[in-house]
Amino acid sequence: MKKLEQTWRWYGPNDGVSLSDIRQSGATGIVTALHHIPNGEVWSVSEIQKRKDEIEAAGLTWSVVESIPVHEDIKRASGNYLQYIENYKQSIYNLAKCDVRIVTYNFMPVLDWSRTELEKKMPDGSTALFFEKAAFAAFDLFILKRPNSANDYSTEEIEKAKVHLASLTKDEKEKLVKNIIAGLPGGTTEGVLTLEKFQAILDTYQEVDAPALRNNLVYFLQQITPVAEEVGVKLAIHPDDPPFPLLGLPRILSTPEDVTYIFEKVESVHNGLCFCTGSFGVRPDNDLPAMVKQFSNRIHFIHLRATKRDGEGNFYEADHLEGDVDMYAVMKNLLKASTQQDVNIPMRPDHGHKMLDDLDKQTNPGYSAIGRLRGLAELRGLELGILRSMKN
Ligand code: DNO
Repeated sequence: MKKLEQTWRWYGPNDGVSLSDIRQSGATGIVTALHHIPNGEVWSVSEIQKRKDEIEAAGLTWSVVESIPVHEDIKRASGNYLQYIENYKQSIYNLAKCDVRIVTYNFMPVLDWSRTELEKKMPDGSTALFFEKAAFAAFDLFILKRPNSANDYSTEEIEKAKVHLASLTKDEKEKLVKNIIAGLPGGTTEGVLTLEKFQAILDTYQEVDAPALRNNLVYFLQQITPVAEEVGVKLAIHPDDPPFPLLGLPRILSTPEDVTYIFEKVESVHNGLCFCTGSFGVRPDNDLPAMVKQFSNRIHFIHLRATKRDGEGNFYEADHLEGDVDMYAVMKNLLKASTQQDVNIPMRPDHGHKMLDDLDKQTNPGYSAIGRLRGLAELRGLELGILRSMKN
């Protein structure tokens, strides 16, 4: 049986968790991006090689790119999108020249991932990322006051949002706004500080509904997959997080049907998936072990974490083995997928709780060291147990 390759996300030289810290986690692969290059520009061979050398000098390997961001023009098929697609192809070529061969990306308009609270206290004293529907709705309906937002909520949801809003202090309100529009690394609005600017970005999607976004993704894939195939790069699209539409923006990679659609449109195995259990796992109708089986030959990268939902549509990020995800069954099927592909598919422990010494540190939300260390250790043990038992 094949194992998974253990990797760790590193945000580059400014990350509070250093390469030498990562080395001690037991991970051998690094997942990173050239965050200093503006979205849309080509990643040059020299910049890629420089980063690669730095990683290798620490005794690690650059296993996966997460992410080459997809410019909003490409998602909308507007403006300079053809040029941005050419640039994307060139970045893929250049990565292959440096022998970096897995590229993760997402096709979520504007936000990338979203949470309403970044440090929700857990009973054990650690903190977790949290998505609360009523808080999100309160932001959308009454703080941002997005035009026609009321159409996206039931009367009951609007009532709950009102109650939630009334419960917030001024500081809590400000924090909620910051968390949603600028709090998380990755999205187009990272660093955007005013509601007006945020709404203006949302407005650029007025003409882009789900079918249009899907077409734009297929077009993008038709352009870049042949390049990836030619140079031996595997593309791995990250699912929507959370896996449902937000703020009137379409989301098109939330379910197995969504994945099948793009896989059938562009059939190459180089057009693959980043299997993120935390994102897909938020929907009770997604059967994760079955999805791993279904897409086993096209899963090129894995994010492992477990969310815990309640009946209201809220979820928090539980410890890696303790959420709604059946991690045992998922891991077992992933090991079978690796064996079938005859590679060690890279996996990283995704988002951990902020805990112990990290509680007093400034860290990237979800990406503090100790919580992820706990996750990696648990997952590694689970993997070992499964591998041993499968031999018998
Ligand atoms: C969040 C991450 C995402 C992911 C991108 C991939 O923690 O999983 O921001 O990196 O969606 O492009």
